[in-house]
Amino acid sequence: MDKIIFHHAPMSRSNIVHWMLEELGVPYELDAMSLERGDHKKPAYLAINAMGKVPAITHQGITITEAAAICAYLADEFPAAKLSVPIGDPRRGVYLKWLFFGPSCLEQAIIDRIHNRPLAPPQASSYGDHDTVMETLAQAVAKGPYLVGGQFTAADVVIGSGVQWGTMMKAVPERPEFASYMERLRARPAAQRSFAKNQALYEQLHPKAAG
Ligand SMILES: N[C@@H](CCC(=O)N[C@@H](CS)C(=O)NCC(=O)O)C(=O)O
Repeated sequence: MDKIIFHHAPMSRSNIVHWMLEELGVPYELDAMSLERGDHKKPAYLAINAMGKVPAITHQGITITEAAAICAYLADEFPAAKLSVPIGDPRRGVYLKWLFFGPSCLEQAIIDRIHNRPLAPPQASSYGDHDTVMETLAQAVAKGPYLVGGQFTAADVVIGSGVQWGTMMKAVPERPEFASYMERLRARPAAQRSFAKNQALYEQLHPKAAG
């Protein structure tokens, strides 16, 4: 199997891919970077991702960026973990919908709220309005236990990471639907491993900040 190289800065969006890799349990080589140190803007990394952003993975000679795309790719590439819904399964459309809803609706609604960004008119905005995004998502996770019914998928890694971050930033409302969804996700051993490893890696990269 061709080795995955994971270009990762802990405590950033690349935690999403870190969790995904822990769920898969596949080996990977870590290219640990510090955003604070500006590693992601150095020529060596710009040659990998001209956007100068994390996460990225390199696999089979190809570099893939965009957290949700990486999760979708990995889920398809390692089907034994059953984190994807395969082509031909009627639930695949639902799975893809939530994978794309993460960056295009949930994340945008959270960022607009955190930064108090002037809102685009609802018909031009990628998500419409904040309350509708939260209500739509709350209804979906309430049906649960996961976004594609009984199967935990890469879509839960993407959306769960967004809900976790948005809640921390007070840009996702405290609702019982989200609380019990997050409780289910946090109970997963891979999520717990990922959290602990990222804390440790962050402290290793930033000894002063940790002290
Ligand atoms: N659309 C990208 C966003 C990636 C992104 O913005 N990553 C942030 C970390 S949370 C980053 O690299 N920021 C550093 C910078 O832009 O200077 C994705 O979903 O992967």
